[in-house]
Amino acid sequence: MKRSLVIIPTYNESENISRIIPEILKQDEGIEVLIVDDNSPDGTAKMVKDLQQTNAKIHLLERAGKQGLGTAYVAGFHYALSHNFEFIFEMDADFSHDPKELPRMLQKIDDCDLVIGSRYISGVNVVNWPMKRLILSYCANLYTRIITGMPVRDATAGFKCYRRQVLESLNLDAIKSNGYSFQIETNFKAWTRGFRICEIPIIFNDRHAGVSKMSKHIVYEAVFLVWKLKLQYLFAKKCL
Ligand SMILES: Nc1nc2c(ncn2[C@@H]2O[C@H](COP(=O)(O)OP(=O)(O)OP(=O)(O)O)[C@@H](O)[C@H]2O)c(=O)[nH]1
Ligand SMILES: [Mg+2]
Repeated sequence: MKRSLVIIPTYNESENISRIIPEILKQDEGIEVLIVDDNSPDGTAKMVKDLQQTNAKIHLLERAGKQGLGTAYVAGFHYALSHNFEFIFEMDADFSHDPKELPRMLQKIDDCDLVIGSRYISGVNVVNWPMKRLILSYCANLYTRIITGMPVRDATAGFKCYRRQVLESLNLDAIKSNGYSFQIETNFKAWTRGFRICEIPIIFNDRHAGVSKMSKHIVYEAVFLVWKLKLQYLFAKKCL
């Protein structure tokens, strides 16, 4: 049995959360779930607490207010490491990521250290996204690949599985980025530390319900971050 924790950051996901948790748990007996909620005004955390009454595999971290996706994941990673989970997933609450893919990702992690559920490995597997959003995501990935040289087709994907050794090696509290940038930064740092990254194709669906938190700020942050990562890396190599 693979002891795994699926981390889901949430902000106003009451329309999705109580449906997605049981879907995740039934995929594998080794899987548990951690919700990192930023005091969602719609009562997401209360719904998680109700579900916790009947199932010990549901964990909840409550934070005081909306602090962003990146720090929510970092808090979740610390939780996973201190509770001795071996495999740690990132996943969205909004059904963009199909829970049925979890067993396939768990199988793939046997061959590598970080598995990315990729939208762009065999063509473009995105359903129901506005064309503008798709082009933005595709171009963000092309840009990231060209600047960093990292051989990843979908570096901004948020459906991932890490071996705990990857997270142990990252200086988690030094990661300050959010959204797209958080994904790029964690991949880049895993890659430059020599961990094996592999991608498996997944079909990505637009969110079922609830409101998007995508913003222009998330895009600008990523534009600058790839240069920062690249330059920091080159500088560190030169200084060795
Ligand atoms: N804890 C926490 N969770 C967040 C925050 N921002 C977003 N999330 C959650 O992170 C996951 C991904 O965010 P989404 O809003 O789906 O972002 P996206 O997938 O890029 O965009 P859409 O699917 O269009 O909304 C969801 O489960 C959100 O509820 C935040 O500030 N704090
Ligand atoms: Mg989403």
